[in-house]
Amino acid sequence: HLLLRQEEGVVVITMNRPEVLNAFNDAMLQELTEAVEEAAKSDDVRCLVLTGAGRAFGSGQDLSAFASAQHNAEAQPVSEHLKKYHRLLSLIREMPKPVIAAIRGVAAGISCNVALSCDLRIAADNARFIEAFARIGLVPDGGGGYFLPRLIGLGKALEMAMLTDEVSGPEAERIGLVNKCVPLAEFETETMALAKRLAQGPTRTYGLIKQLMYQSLDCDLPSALELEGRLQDAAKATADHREGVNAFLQKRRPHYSGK
Ligand code: LHQ
Repeated sequence: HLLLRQEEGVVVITMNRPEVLNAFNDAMLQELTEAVEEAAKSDDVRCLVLTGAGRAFGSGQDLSAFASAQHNAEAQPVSEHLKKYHRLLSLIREMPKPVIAAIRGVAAGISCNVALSCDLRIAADNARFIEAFARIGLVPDGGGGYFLPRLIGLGKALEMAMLTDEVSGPEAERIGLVNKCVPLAEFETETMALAKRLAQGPTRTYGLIKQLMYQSLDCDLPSALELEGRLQDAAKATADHREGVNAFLQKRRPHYSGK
């Protein structure tokens, strides 16, 4: 249920169930988790792009698969089912390399929140972000309650979660839900340009930047400053730091190895 391709240090993972707008069933979720885990481990991968096949990014949990599973007398609690998504979210946040969500068309429910777990988001101008959960009487899961207020502030987060109105690509850019919104015709080119630019960057430093930003959100200033010191010691020890300084002094472009 996935398409995978790799070029110039970028791995593109495409969720591929276009007939249901790439709704998650168990198989696709498991394959995606494995593909992300593989990309996290591989030294050849220096940037990961997550996107959807066809006209959508994703429509959330596959509701027909989920409804039939719930009719089973031994159906497990939703919280157990969610643990599989939580593993994916943690992998994305903790992998020491940049992850981009590239959103074309609809991103609803847990698919929207998987996109929010990524480090950067690029949207096509036909993107539609929908925190659809309350439409079916559910709370935002897949980290929605955590990611949304941190990205767009509490007021907008509550608005998206309670009213469940669609947020367009341009509006998503305006409120900081995505980093960039581009015309649909330029979406693939722009996505690959951004991904390749990151894949040529100081990968280990990007991993440290993720740690710095994500951990700083949840700690006090003294702890954040202590963390900054530790991470800067680690960044200072990278070959890419030495290369960056040398390139500056020699007035040339740096060639980062990602080490
Ligand atoms: C779908 C789906 C879908 C199956 C479109 N499933 N077929 C919940 C429970 C438990 C644990 C984990 O977490 C969750 C979290 C969640 O993600 S809850 C939220 C689940 N998602 C939704 O509630 C969204 C449901 N879909 C929609 O509201 C619409 O399809 C949207 C607004 C996404 C797109 O609308 P349209 O562009 O008008 O497309 P469409 O509705 O015509 O959909 C195309 C096809 O895809 C259609 O099938 P058909 O056979 O009629 O062509 C849909 O039934 C199917 N599809 N989403 N989640």
